[in-house]
Amino acid sequence: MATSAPITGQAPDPTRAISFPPGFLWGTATASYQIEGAAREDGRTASIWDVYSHTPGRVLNGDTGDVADDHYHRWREDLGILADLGVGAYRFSVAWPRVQPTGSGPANAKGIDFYSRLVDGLLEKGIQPVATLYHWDLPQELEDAGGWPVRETAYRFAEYAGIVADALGDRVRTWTTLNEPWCSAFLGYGSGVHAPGRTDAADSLRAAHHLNLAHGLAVRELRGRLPQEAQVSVTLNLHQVRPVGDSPQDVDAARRIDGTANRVFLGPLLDGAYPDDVLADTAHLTDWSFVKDGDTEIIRQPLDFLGVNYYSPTLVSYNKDGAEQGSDGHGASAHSPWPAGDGVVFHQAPGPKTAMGWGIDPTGLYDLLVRVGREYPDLPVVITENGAAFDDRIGADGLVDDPERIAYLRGHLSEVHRALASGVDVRGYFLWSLLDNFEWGYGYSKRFGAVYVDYETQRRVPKASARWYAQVAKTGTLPEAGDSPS
Ligand code: IFM
Repeated sequence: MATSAPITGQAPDPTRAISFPPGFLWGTATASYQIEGAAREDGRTASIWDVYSHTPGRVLNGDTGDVADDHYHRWREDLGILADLGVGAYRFSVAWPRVQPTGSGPANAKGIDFYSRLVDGLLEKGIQPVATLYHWDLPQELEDAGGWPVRETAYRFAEYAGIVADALGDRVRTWTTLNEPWCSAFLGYGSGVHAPGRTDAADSLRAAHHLNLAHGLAVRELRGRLPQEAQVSVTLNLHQVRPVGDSPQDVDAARRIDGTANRVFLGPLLDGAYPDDVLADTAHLTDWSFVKDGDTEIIRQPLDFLGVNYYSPTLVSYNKDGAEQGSDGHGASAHSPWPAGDGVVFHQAPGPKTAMGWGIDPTGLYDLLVRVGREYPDLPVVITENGAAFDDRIGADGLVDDPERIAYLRGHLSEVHRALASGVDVRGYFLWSLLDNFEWGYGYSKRFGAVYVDYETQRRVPKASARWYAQVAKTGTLPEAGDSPS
């Protein structure tokens, strides 16, 4: 990761041109299942998302990732788009069932070749590859053996991490073990709105621990195989949890949600222990005896930076009747993804919303960055995802005009700059996403891309926001509001 000294100074006026420090890294991000397609090609086996999306009723409109953006075949074209954007880095994920079918045994040479070609293509264009090892495509065979609630899955992951490091470690300098383990654990095994669709709160906590363990074991594998200058990280979708009122009950609701949203990961990963209040708040579900001696030492590995994904704040209050209510923005289910969420009411930020129904509040990103900077002052931060879905359409002129996305990005980047000015060591920003893609339970109905994808023809059409972001990435400066490239 390119380095940049944190800057200090006055909070910027968000309507004025804003310059980021030299060396600040600009990128875009995608994930394997969301864009690749080619689900049964070249030895790839099924992941939990293949099975889940093919299960009737799980994904909106019955959409699956079978074809997605067909990136597996169109990666050269997509690299051309990245080069036109002028970004310095591209964050992609490796599909575990493509490189190690079934989740154990030897590497699949054809799967490795795909990522090897992709990495070579990026480097030829001067774009830094940033590889994520796990963006949710667990081989189905491992799920059949128990999935993330089972300890062995963590060891399988470490072996897979070693395979990918051996294959790409000579060229990829920046690595992320897991993307958003909160989603894997609590949406996958708690509310069931993500694959594998299981709904057992105790299992979701077991999954969280084994994901943490998998991270620690994988970091050890990576460090043992990668050159010393390699950068290793994890990406968390940290929630900026805010109580809507100042009553002790609202404040306690925020503490409880913060516990299983953030600190169940931050604690073991960065502090070497699960927080006492998280253990106490979930004691009615489990005694945590799945945490074995030595686990927390394995989990707490030195990291080169922390990846943070942010979209919208999480607003909570307390409802004395005891039932959890409202939408947390993560999809509807009769089962809660919040093991300590009794009586919590979720609210969306007032004002404009994205097509996901998520309230738009860039100050949440500022507050989150300041918190991370305060609690972990020696750990640089990279924003590994930020962006928004809107109901984009191709206009009569053949262009896609998306002023809401430009405003969203501008607002959030202004807050990133403000966090830099407050002394937070933010090193880079990755726009989610390069392309419109498979948005999990929402299928293809939500468009997060800077580039529009016509799913009938696979034609890519850069949106106005892509041109805007290209200018930002090339100049390191947010143009004045209204001063956008046409
Ligand atoms: O599309 C997802 C991505 O896979 C993980 N982070 C959030 C994005 C938007 O929901």
